[in-house]
Amino acid sequence: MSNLEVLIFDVDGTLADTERDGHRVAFNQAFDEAGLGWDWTVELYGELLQVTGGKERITLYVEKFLEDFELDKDLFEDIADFAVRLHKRKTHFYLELLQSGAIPLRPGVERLINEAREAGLRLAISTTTTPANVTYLLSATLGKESIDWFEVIAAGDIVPAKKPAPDIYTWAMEQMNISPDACMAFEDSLNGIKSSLAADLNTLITVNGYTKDDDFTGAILVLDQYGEPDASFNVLEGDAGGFSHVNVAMLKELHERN
Ligand code: XBP
Ligand code: MG
Repeated sequence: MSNLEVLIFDVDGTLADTERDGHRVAFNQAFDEAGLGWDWTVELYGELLQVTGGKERITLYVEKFLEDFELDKDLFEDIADFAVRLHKRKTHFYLELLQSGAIPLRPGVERLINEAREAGLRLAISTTTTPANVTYLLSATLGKESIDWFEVIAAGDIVPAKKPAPDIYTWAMEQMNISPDACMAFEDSLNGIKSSLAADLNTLITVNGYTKDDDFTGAILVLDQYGEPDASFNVLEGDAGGFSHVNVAMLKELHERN
């Protein structure tokens, strides 16, 4: 086993709790603007999260929940064209939400990123979300310069297959010319851990409201958050080795143990 050199972070649900109060709200704003009369409630959105990707989620909704949906062929070529254009407006509203500061980082994320940089660990991001959503989130929460802290930001349609496929992780590692045994992945969901495990990555999970009942078999540790020195995490599965918040020393010990 190589030394731990690289931390690869998922975004949605991991760096920030973006789904319920971010993406879902932006989707509904786009639906309103388009006069569709659709309303993705917190519960329904939880069901729709079974598929990764915003465009894919719109398509799933139409196919699975709207039997009588009729596409306006004068306006749209096909459902894919409809989803792309509706998703563009959703992204517009989501970026507005990020810029308003409505979406903070999860507890411990900023501290862990800064500690990892000080320790000389290399940082990367592997996410399904649209690239601009990543740079706006980082700029709004850590400052514009933080975008450069991440050697690789692998996001959205840059790879053909989205999570749970491993592509977005393998692509990031190829760009960094690093092998999985020198990396650790940070995820929050079933689709996410399926992707990171398929890329042979040790994976640390922090659950959230939508993923707390997911099956995280294969994770090296499952927590409710990264915690802070004065606010410890709760261990849901695995052995945290006596640590009370995620820090570099803990990650290195976990890496050696796995
Ligand atoms: C989670 C996703 C994303 C977001 C929406 O990404 O599935 O699709 O829900 O973002 P992650 P877009 O891998 O970071 O958990 O609408 O931009 O797709
Ligand atoms: Mg996620």
